[in-house]
Amino acid sequence: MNRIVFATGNEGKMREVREILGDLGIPVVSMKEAGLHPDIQENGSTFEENALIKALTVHSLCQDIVLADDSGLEVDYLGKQPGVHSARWMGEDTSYEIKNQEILRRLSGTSGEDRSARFVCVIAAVFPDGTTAETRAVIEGQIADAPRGEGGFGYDPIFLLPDRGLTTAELSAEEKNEISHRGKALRQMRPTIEGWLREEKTGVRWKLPE
Ligand code: ITT
Repeated sequence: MNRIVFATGNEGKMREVREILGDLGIPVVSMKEAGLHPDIQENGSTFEENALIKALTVHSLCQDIVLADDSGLEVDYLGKQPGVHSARWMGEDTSYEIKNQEILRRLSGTSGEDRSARFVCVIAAVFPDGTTAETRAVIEGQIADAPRGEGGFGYDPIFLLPDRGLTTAELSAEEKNEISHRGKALRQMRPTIEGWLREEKTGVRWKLPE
């Protein structure tokens, strides 16, 4: 085992993951780069279930450490929609320009706290011996009045950080990773990955108790 395979087909996520885990000391590759093209049945009803489904599916195809991210936008006024269905909401092939406009339309006439929303990210890890771990993190914000910014991906142009007066699409990649749901969940997972890598090197895991 000399790499981490990240079980995603989303290039925006992958770009952020590479930056956040770039200094771990082992390569982090996408499924595509690993030559894997699994048919993942993302049919769980929670972020936790879906993250684990993705990681376990890829784990069944390789001997590497596998990580997966299941994430989404919860808009309180919409009963936490699109939530776990964030990628599929209004159809997988519908552009985010259209999805973002639809969220703005549904929230028209609301202001301030009525526009509260959060990004949620669950990271699942499956280690070569089948051990699993999960972390979850959120970033709180509001739905902006109009799309703004060119950075990030997906719902970023309408996700406003009221304290900064900026959407997450207006942050630099570094700034977003510092505070984002994904940045926080991956940093929470980091010690578990480092622990595994250390044990791999020293073989301590296989020592019998004295
Ligand atoms: P994989 O399952 O292959 O990883 P996906 O895009 O289908 O890719 P999800 O099922 O986890 O991933 O859906 C997450 C969606 O939530 C994603 O497509 C975005 O629309 C949204 N999302 C998650 N994190 C986001 C972020 O940091 N910025 C903007 N939108 C985000």
